[in-house]
Amino acid sequence: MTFSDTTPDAPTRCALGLGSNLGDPRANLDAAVRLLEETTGITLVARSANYRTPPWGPVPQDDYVNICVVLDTYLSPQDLLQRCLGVEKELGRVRDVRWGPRIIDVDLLIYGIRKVQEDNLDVPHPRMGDRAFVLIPLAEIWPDAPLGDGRTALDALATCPDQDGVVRID
Ligand code: PH2
Ligand code: MG
Ligand code: MG
Repeated sequence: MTFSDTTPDAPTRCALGLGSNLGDPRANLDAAVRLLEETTGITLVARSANYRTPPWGPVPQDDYVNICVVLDTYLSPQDLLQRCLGVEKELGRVRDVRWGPRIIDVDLLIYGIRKVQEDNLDVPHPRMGDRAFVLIPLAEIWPDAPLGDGRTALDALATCPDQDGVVRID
């Protein structure tokens, strides 16, 4: 793949949300984290525990396992997004049903304090503040994570619905 040819002086702290509910979800998440860690320009800072989470959204499907990771990166937002999509592809993800079951999903949640609104990318992720399957693992490893609306991950947990269904499994 090609990356932008300008490298910033200092890396940017980012958060990704990962989920899986097909095959062996924990193994899929481990494999995705390994691929991210091996990526030039990415340094893994923290990985949350695994959480079993009820499926959110209109499609009936199995529970997910969700995690978040925090990383420092020299990649631009678009290059980081492309790397996330590349990891999904390497692990065999096929895109069919929107919100449907998936081997692996790697979402770019936070890119420093930058707001990015492009056709294929909206960061900070506009809906993470009310999704317990994102906020709980994120607050575990980065409670001060800036959600872009003035709140931190920990702030948002105070009013986030559906937290009871999210269970730490290791
Ligand atoms: N991802 C979805 C749809 N629903 N539900 C849970 N619990 N976890 C997810 O990661 C998830 C979901 C589409 O991205
Ligand atoms: Mg996604
Ligand atoms: Mg997602």
